[in-house]
Amino acid sequence: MPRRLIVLGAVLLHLCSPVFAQNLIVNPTFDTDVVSWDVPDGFGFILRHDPTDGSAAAGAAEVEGAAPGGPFSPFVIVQQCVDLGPIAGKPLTLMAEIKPVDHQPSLARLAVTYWGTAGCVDPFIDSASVEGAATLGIWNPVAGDLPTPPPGAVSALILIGVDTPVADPTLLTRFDDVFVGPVAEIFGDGFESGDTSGWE
Ligand SMILES: [Ca+2]
Repeated sequence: MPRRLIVLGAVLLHLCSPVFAQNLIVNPTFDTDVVSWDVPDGFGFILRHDPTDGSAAAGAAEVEGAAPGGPFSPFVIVQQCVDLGPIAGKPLTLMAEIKPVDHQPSLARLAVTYWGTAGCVDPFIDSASVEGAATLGIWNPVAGDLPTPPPGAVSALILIGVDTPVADPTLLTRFDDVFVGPVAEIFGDGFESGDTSGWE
């Protein structure tokens, strides 16, 4: 094969490869443990590793407890604080797999609270969330985009969870495959909007 075609083939292979944006989450697939994750204090939630898998990478996080109420009341949650520095000024994509095990939630929710100091401590700045279906007994892919984090936001507490019926707040839920990162630029400059500024 002429060398020119070989080079062209290599270039096309590169262009056709999927582009994976930077994931701000540590231990997103829970392969062997739930290190770097926790649950809200004071509500008696139990967080543990479970060998059940929601993806190609073994293991998931499992949370058991009664939803406490709160800003997304009632909400059973696994959470992680991330540094926004690596993606400053960019809108966020949130994705996760969620499996309700023993009760039917009202919906799945991926939420963010923004903080003005590293480590997700005061001052609180703002919050945002996206919702999705959470069908009992199956892995539900939940995803959505959020606007650019508000000015002054240094860190973000990522809350992956399910809303539960007020009359039945007890819930055992598994979580896997969490992604939080910048919205892929190919969609930010997508043809759908008529904006072709990212193309030439
Ligand atoms: Ca996994």
